[in-house]
Amino acid sequence: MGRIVVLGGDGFCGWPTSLYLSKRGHDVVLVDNLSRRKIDIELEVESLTPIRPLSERLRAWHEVTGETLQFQDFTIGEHYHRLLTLIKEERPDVIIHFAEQRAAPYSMKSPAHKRYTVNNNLNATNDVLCAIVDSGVDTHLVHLGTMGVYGYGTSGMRIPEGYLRVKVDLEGGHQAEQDILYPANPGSIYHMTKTQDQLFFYYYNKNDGVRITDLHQGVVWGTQTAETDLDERLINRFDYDGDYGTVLNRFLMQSAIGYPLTVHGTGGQTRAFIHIRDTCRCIEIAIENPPQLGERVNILNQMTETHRVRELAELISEKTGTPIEYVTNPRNEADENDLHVVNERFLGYGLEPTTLEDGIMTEVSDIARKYAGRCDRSKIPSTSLWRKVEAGQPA
Ligand code: NAD
Ligand code: USQ
Repeated sequence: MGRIVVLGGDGFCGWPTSLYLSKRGHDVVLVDNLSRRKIDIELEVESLTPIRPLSERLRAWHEVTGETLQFQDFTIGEHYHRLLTLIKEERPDVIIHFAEQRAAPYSMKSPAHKRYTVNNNLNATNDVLCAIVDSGVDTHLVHLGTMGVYGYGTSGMRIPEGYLRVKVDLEGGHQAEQDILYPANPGSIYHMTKTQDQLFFYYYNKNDGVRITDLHQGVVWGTQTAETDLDERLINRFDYDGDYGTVLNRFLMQSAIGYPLTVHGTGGQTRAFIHIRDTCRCIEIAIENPPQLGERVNILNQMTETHRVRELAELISEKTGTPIEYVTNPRNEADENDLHVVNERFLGYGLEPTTLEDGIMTEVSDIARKYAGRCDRSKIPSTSLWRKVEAGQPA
């Protein structure tokens, strides 16, 4: 079993992944600066589920399973020597990097939020790569990227796993073929940081031979995994507010409290989705199938199905009777798009997708109903605007 460092291990994806790996016998060290909990204080909102302080989470995990998770509290991208020392001392087989500001609306709230997101995410990724090289430790870096690096529309082709094969015309009527990174097309400052992460990976892989897997993940839905369900003190976070809540979980929560489903614009936006349990499984698969020394950055599309936002709303509305409200879209994004994605590699490795049809949506609704009393309805509307002009201010 391996030694694994999880950066961002207190977050929505990082916490269940840490428990999943610990349960399977890996030695896991969590690093987190608790910035996500501090952002809750800034936004005056709390996770719908009553997440416990991290020390209580760790104690509960030990009590319930006998396993120990170590924890270090520092900022990746700032406390470089703590990160370097950790890598040198721990000599991890794998580092999983979740430690970024991940909400597009939060990244667009103000110049301060844009600058925070860029500073935090780019410095974090660069420091992780720089420290890996500096330490001389041969570790496999697994990063959580996003489907949003590609943009969401193509001229009908399926979005490939990271690389696009292009043919270029040479002099004399010859042609050359080459794989290039799929052209970046970010739709928010947050997504832009992820497109820039890709260049860091490309460079450190080319120059220093760092072994990297970049997982281009879709919107994650669901809350609980088998591990977080073991004890209420292990419960995962559930973001429902207009900045951090993601669309499907928001709709399920809104239907649980009888709040009209907030479809942005026409709801014709198609996005890729994955359940949180499959996130854990995909990361396990990525760990078990590391790139070899000298291999290029390994990019996989981590998603299991695509849906149009209004179809999700209609599905939930039909089941629950909750009305749909078409609100003015606060974002600058295409009203309607098709999305076809290649995801054969995870399926080939044995991923068995948890789909919306598996009835598991009920589990999320049950959680939402159970903790409905904790919801602050005033925090539901998404008020972060992509462009000043939409706020009635001069452009
Ligand atoms: P999250 O905000 O819940 O978790 C991120 C964690 O990292 C938080 O606990 C935060 O405190 C910590 N963190 C942030 N910056 C840090 C820093 N500089 N140093 C130390 N700790 C830091 O987010 P999440 O939903 O768990 O997302 C994790 C990763 O997965 C992100 O990189 C995100 O881009 C990616 N992702 C998430 C989703 C989704 O739907 N949630 C979808 C696709 C990709
Ligand atoms: N939307 C609504 N109503 C809502 C909330 C969202 O119609 O109440 C729409 C948005 O306008 C957007 C779509 O739903 O068109 C998805 O929004 P989202 O907030 O669920 O997801 P997004 O902003 O794209 O970000 C989330 C995660 C991010 C991750 C990304 C994966 O927060 O970390 O990178 O999903 S992806 O979308 O594939 O790029």
